[in-house]
Amino acid sequence: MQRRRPLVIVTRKLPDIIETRLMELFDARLNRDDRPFGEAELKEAVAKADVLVPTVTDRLAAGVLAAAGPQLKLIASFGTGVDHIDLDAAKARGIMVTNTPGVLTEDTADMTMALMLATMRRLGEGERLVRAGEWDGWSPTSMLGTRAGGKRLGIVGMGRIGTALAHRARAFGMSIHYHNRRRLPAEREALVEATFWEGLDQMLTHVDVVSVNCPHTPATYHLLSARRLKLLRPHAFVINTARGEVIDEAALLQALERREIAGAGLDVYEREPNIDPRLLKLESVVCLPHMGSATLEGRIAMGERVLISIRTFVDGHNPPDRVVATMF
Ligand code: 8YV
Repeated sequence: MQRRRPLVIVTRKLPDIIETRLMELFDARLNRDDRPFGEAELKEAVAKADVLVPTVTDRLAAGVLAAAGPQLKLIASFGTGVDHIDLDAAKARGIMVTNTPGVLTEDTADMTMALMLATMRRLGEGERLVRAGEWDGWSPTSMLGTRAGGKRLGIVGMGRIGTALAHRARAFGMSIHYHNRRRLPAEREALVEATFWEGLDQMLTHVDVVSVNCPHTPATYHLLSARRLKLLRPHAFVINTARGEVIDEAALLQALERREIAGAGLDVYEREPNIDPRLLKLESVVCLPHMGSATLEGRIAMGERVLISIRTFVDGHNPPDRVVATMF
């Protein structure tokens, strides 16, 4: 007798090649029109699915997971960050959670470097000027930015993405400083000539650019608090391609408005997709729509990780990318 194929509910539109494979392997319910699920739809999905494939736009809070049926055994999240999922609630209900680390490291590091350069060299402002038809020609003193080479970059969170960023920034002549829960082994530090700061406060007072590259967890919520932002010097820039919640956005806005720091490059926000309109008014801020890992190659690789997680799980093995391990 043929085994029933597991019901896999996918909350957002994924690349065609991934959706096709999901349909081949499983009883997959796709979201062709890509409209994000509301809370009621999420509850309905967890009540029915054997496997849920959510993304960062799905808030899987304890209240939603409470609606899960006993058959829901795996949440195979499409993405690396898992702060949209109440992991304790998942664990308590015996639901395994997997993610897709590793495959978006280089793309996100590329985007962080691009955003840093865009912010320091005023790319957004220059482009707006040209498109508005307001550029009246070259001048020796117009659109002056800040040179990246020779500046100190302070990386908050020296994991995969932080390290990949360090290599890029070295190639641009920046010196690398970092704060991390754990110090890297000496040989990895040596590769990018990185200086470790055990105290984040101390690092902030010494660097020219701060890049947030750590995950959002209860321990990193508002890590860049109002108090810490005040430690930055007026010429400093803040770059965030990790999670909006790691920075106190209201305090950041205030620091920018008061010119206590030079600028910010933001790909992520505390209340996505809502962005404080006052941030958008500031020329010193470059705003992107959470696109750090957005390449077709990256999205397909993420989909592959999801397929691997579901397939190995269904076959009774431990998927490689377990965030919450339950059964085995
Ligand atoms: C993803 C991200 O696109 O993987 C992450 O943690 O922030 C993004 O790059 C998104 O999370 C997909 O769910």
